[in-house]
Amino acid sequence: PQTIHLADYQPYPFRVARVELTFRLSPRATRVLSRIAFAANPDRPGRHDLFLHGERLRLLSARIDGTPVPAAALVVTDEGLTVAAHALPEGPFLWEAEVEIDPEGNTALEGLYMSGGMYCTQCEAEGFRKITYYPDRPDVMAPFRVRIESDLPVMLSNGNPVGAGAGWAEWDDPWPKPAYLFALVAGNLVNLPDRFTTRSGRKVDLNIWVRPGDLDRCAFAMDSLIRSMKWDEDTYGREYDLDVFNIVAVDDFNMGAMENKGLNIFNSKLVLASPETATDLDFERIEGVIAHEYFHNWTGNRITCRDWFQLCLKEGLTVFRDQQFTSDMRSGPVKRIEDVLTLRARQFREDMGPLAHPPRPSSFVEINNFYTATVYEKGAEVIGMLKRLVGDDGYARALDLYFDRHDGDAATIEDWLKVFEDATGRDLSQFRRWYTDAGTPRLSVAEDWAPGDQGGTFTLTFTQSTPPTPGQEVKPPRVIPIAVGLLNPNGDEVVPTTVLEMTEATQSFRFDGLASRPVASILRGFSAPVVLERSVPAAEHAFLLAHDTDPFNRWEAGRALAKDTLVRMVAEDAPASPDYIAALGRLLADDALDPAFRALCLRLPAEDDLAQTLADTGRTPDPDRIHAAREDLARAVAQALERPLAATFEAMADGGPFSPDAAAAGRRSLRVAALALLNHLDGGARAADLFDGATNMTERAAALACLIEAGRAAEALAAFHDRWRNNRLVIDKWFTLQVVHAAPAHAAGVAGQLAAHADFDWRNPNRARALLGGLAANHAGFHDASGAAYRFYADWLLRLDPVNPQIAARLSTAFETWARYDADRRALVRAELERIRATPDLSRDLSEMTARILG
Ligand code: BAL
Ligand code: ZN
Repeated sequence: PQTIHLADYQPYPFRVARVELTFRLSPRATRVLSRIAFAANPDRPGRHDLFLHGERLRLLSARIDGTPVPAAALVVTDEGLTVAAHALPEGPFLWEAEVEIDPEGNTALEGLYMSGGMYCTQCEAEGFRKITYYPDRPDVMAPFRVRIESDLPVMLSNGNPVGAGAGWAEWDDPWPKPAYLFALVAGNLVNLPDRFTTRSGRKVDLNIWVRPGDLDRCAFAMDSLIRSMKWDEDTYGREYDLDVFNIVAVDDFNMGAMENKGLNIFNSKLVLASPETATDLDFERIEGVIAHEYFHNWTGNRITCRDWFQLCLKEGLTVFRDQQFTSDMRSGPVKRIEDVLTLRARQFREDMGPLAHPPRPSSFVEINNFYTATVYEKGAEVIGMLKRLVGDDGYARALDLYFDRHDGDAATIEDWLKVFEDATGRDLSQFRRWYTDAGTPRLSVAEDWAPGDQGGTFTLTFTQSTPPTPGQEVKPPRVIPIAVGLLNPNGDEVVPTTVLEMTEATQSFRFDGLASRPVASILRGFSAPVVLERSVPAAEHAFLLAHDTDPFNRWEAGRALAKDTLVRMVAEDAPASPDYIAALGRLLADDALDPAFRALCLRLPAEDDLAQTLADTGRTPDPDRIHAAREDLARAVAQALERPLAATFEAMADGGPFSPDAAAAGRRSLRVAALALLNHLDGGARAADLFDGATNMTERAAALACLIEAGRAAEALAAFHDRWRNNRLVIDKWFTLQVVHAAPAHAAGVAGQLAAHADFDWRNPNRARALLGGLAANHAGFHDASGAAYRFYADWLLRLDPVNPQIAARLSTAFETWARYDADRRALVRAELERIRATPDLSRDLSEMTARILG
C-alpha cells in the first residue's frame, strides 16, 4: 500500500461551488445521483485532469455539462475516476453522475450502510468516496443540497429541512463543508424534541432520534446538549448556526460519535442512559461526547482541517474544550485526575511503543489508524500547555482571532500557532515541536538548598530528554511549562503555583528569601505531558498527600506511594507498606474531601501501568507477579482499614432518588471503591446483597464484578442476562465484566465460551469491543504465559478484518506493548503478528498496524 506524505500536499485543482445529491434508497441497490458544479482553483494554475475518489461504486452514467463523458477520456480504477484534462471545458462545468451502491452489504460501516433496518452514514475520514464520486478531501468545501427518496417515515440530512412529501424529503446545508461531514439517516425512528434559543435569538429545534423502544433513555443526552450549547456561548462566544440540530443514535457504529453538520450520529451507547441501565461513567461520557460533537460545529466544521495530517487541529482542540466543559459541569480536580489517568493509560503507552507518532504525523498509509490517543488526548494536552504559557487572557484573545481569521477555512497547525503568535507576541517556533515530535519527554529534577542571612535559596535543576521513537532518533529540547509550588515544613504554602518555562536541555530555577528548606510540589495540575523522574523519600510523598494545596499533586503523591510499594512487592517480595496504608486511611477519614477524589485515591494503579513502570526502570514485567502483588496490596489495605471502609460503604449509600450529578456519582464511586477492597475479606457477601438490592447500574455492575472475582457469580450472571437480554448496551457490559474480572489463567477460556454464546454478535463493533477489549484489559489474562489469549485474540482479528477492517486494526493495539515482556511471551506475540501479516488479502488498516507493531 501507498504511503501518503504531508510534504506532498497540493491544493485540489478545482473548486466546488455546489453539490446536489439525490438518494433513491434501497437496501441492496441504492441509486445516488450527483450534480457537482466545478470551477478552476486559482491556487493551482494550469490545466489538470479531474480526479474524483470513488470506491465500491457501480458507475451508471457520467456527464459533463449534459454530455456523456467519452469512454476514451475516462479511466476508472478501484480508487476513483479520472477525466482527462482535454475533455474538460475551459471554464466552470457541471459534473453529473449516477452510481449504485449496496448499503446492506457494507459491513465495514463506512459510507452508507444499514444498522437495524435504518440507513445511516459514516464519512470521516474517507467514507464519502463509497457513496459517490467526489474529491473526498477536507480542503474541498461546498454547500450541499440533498433529496432523499424512500418509503421510510424519517429522512434526515445536513442543514435545514426545505421540503418533504410522500416518499421524499429535501435538506439544504448553506455552510460550505467537506464531504467527511456529510450525513444521511433514514428509518423508522422516533424523536425526543426540545428547543434552544441562541443568545442572538435564533430558535433552534433540537431532536434526538432513536428506535421506538429507546425514547425513555434520551433525556440526559438532551439535557447535556442544551448545557453544551449554552456553555459554548458563555465560554467561547460561539453560537449555533442552523435552525435544527439533530442527533441520531445508531447501534452499529465504529466510532463513539460523529460531528456531521447539523446531524450528529452517535453510537447508541453515548446517547441512551437511565439509572437502571447506565453507570455513572456512562453518564459522564455521554455528557462529554455530546458536548464534544456539538463543539466541533465551530472547531472542526466552521474551521476544518486542510488535510488529515492536521487532524489534531480539530480533535485536540475539541477534546480540550470538552474537558473544560466537564470540569465546569463537575469537579475540576477530579476531571483532571481522570484525564491524566486516561492519558497515561492510553497515550503514554502508545508513545512509548512501536506505534508512537507525533500529534501531527508526517505520513500515513491508512488515516483511520491515526484516530489515536496521541492525536486526541495529547493534542488536548498541547493546547493546555499553550494556555498555561500565554495565560487565560492570551488564550481568549488567540481563540477570538482564530475564529475571526479562519472561519470557513481548511486550516493547518501552522495557522493555529500563528494565531497565538499574533495574538500574544510570543515566538512559538520551539513550541511547535510538541506537534511534530513524537515521544514522552522524561523530566528529572535535582534540588539544592543554600541557607543565607537574608533567607535561603532553593534551586531546582531540571533535565529533559525524550527517547527515540520510530523514525525520529534525535529529539531537541521542547518548551515545558512546569507548574511548581513550595510548602514549608509545617505544610503552609510559601510559594504559590508558579509556571516555570523550561526551554533548555538542562535549566535551573531559583527561589530566594526562604526561611527554611521547602518541600517542592512539582508539575502541579500535570502542567505538561511528561514523565517526572524524581526519587523522593516516601515521607515526602506522604507529606504532600497530607498538605499539598494542589489537588492533582495530592492525588499524585498517593499514587506515587502506591506505585512504590507495588514495585517493591513485585521486585523484592517486600510486604505492603504500612505507611502507604496509614496515609490512605487518613485520606479516607477526611470527610472534608470530595468523595470522588477519595475514590480516585483508593483506586490502585493498573497492572498495565505497573508493567510500564517496571519496564521503564529496566526490569522485565511479570504479569502474574504484578497481578498477585496488586491483589495482595488490596487485601492488606482492606485488612488494615476494614472498619473505616465498611463505615464508608454504608455512609455512601444512596438516600434519595437517583441523580446523575457529580456529587451523587462521587458518593457512589467511593462506595463501590470501598466495596472492591472489602470484597477481598468478605468473599462477596456485601456484593451479593448489593447486587440484589441495587437500584442503579453503577452499583449493580460493581457488585457483579466483585462476585465474579469472588468466584460466586453464576446465579447473578444468569439473572443479569435474563433481565437485560433485550438491551444490547447492558449485555455488552455482561460480556465485558466476565472477561475483565476472570481469573487470569481462565481469561482466554472464558472469552472462548463467551465467543460461542448466541449473543456474541461480533459484527456489531460494541459487542466485539466488549469481549476482545475486555480480554485485552485483563492484563495478566491477556499475557498468560500459555499464549492462549494471544492466539484467541489474533484469530478474532483475522476474522474481523475482512468484515470491518477499522475495528480489527483498532483492536490490534492490544499487542503494542509486546516488547516489554520476557523472551517467551515476545516469541508468542511475534508468532501471532507474523501469522496475521502473512495472511493474504489483509486490509490496508490491519497490515499497516501489524507492520508498525512488529517494527
Ligand atoms: N471526528 C470523529 C469523531 C470525533 O472525534 O468527534
Ligand atoms: Zn472529535
